[in-house]
Amino acid sequence: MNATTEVHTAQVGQPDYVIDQAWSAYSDAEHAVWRTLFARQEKLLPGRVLPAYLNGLQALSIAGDGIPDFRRLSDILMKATGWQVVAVPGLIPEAAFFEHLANRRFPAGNFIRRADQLDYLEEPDVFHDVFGHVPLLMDPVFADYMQAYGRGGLRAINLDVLDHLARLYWYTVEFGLIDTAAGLRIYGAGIVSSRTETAFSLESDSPSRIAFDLERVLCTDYRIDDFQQTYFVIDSVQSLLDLASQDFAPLYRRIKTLPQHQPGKILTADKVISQGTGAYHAI
Ligand code: HBI
Ligand code: FE
Repeated sequence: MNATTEVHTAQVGQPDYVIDQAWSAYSDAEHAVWRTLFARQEKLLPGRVLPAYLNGLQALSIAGDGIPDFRRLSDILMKATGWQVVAVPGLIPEAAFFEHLANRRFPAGNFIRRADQLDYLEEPDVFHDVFGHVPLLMDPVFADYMQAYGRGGLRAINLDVLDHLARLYWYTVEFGLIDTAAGLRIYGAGIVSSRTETAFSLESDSPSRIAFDLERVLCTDYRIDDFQQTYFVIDSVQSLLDLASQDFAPLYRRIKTLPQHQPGKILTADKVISQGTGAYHAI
């Protein structure tokens, strides 16, 4: 246990999967992979990403020089929004993941993808987690949303409705779009950290873009092996936080018997922002 993990309030006896980031152990080649990925996204994101994301990136001094030290990020985050970044070896069990979020700790993979796999990712690595997720934790409203999601996750485990709740994370935190006065912008980490999906999500005529509706999202399957066929568009981060601050128990009871929707399907009740051609786009 180091200073970062000391403040944990993890359930007694439950492992938290936290490891040492071992920042000084990264090789030059590993830092070089970060530099390559960073340089690609740095060019693409202005004008496409929610401005609060770029503000966070800058305030955290997440830059193109190499893999950031989580201790430095946590110092800045803690002062701004009370969050920390802790290192984990990759995907961790859901209960441990939610427990971290509920306590304002973001678990980030400490490894980085190989140089010959820049667009290929089996588990979240340090680029996806730190470049994709961490900047928005500097935004007070988004920071609260992530915590509310973690709390909701712990409740969802007990109700055995995680399949439903996981879709909310997928269609917001990972692949969310937001409507701004300047136009549609990306904010989901899965898009922000992906060169190909950054342009695809906003500019391709293949996927549909539909106004976010909580019940609709909780009932919609997602695909993990290709670009999304549907992106859900929120009005504001505040509206998301307002929704997620409620207990979803009544909603889960209501949707239990409702039909589940395929990823690319458009429903008559949908508020369609742009309807996709559905043309197949394998990665
Ligand atoms: N573990 N490290 C890590 N990162 C995740 O994004 C993650 C996880 N475990 C579970 C999980 N996500 C999902 O099941 C939830 O988002 C629903
Ligand atoms: Fe992620």
